[in-house]
Amino acid sequence: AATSKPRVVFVLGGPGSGKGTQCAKLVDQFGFVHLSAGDLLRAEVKSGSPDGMMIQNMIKEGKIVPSSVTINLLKKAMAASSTDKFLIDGFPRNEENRADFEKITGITPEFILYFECPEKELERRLLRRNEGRVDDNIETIRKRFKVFIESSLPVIDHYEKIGKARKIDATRTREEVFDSLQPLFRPFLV
Ligand code: UP5
Ligand code: MG
Repeated sequence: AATSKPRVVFVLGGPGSGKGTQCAKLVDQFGFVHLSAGDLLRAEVKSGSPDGMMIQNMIKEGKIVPSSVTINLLKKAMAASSTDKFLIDGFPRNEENRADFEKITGITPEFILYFECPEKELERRLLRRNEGRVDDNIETIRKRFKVFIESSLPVIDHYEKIGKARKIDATRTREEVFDSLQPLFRPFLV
C-alpha cells in the first residue's frame, strides 16, 4: 500500500448520472484508482460472502447497505492499492456513511463531484443500459430516486455548506462532461 495519506474525491449523483463512465476516463488521464462502492458490493454478492444475500436484497430494493459493510470493502480495496489517489464512486450515500467513513478512516475528501441530472434523463439511461443489473427496472429505479433525494442529497448539501461540492451539469455528452472536469483534476497531475 502507498505510504502517504490517501487523497480522496467522492463522486456523487443520482442513479445513472454518469459516475462510473466519468471515473473510468479520469483513471486513464489522472492516475486515480476508481473504487465504485456499488461494484464492490456486487462483487461481494457474487463471491458468495455471508453478507451476500443481505446486500443483494438491499440493492434490489434500492436501499443503502449498512455503513460497516461498505466501509470495510472500501478500506480493503484502498489498502490493496499501490497508489494514494482515489475516486470513490457512489459513496457516501447517507449521513451515516459519511460520518462513519470519516471516523473510521480519518479521511476527508479533497472535494466532491455532484453530477446533476433530471430524473427523466436518468430513467432513460438506466432503462437502456442493459447490463443485467437487478436494480435497472422501473420499480427499483423509482425507489433509487427516492432514496437519493431523501438520503443522499443531504450529504451533498453538507459538502456544499463547507465549500467542497463541485456541481457538474451531467445532462451534456460524455465528452462535454469530461472536459468540464479537467480544471478540477489538473492539480493532481503535479
Ligand atoms: N451514460 C453515461 N454518461 C452519459 C452521458 N453523458 N450521456 C448519455 N448517456 C450516458 O451511466 C449510466 C448509463 O448512462 C450507462 O449506460 C452510460 O453508458 C450512460 P453510468 O456511468 O453507469 O452511471 P452511474 O452514475 O455510475 O450509474 P449507477 O447506476 O451505477 O448509479 P447508482 O448510484 O444507482 O449505482 P451504484 O452502483 O452506485 O449503487 C447501486 C446500489 O448499491 C445502490 O442503489 C444501493 O442499493 C447499493 N449501494 C449501497 O448500499 N451503498 C453504497 O455505498 C453504494 C451502493
Ligand atoms: Mg455506477
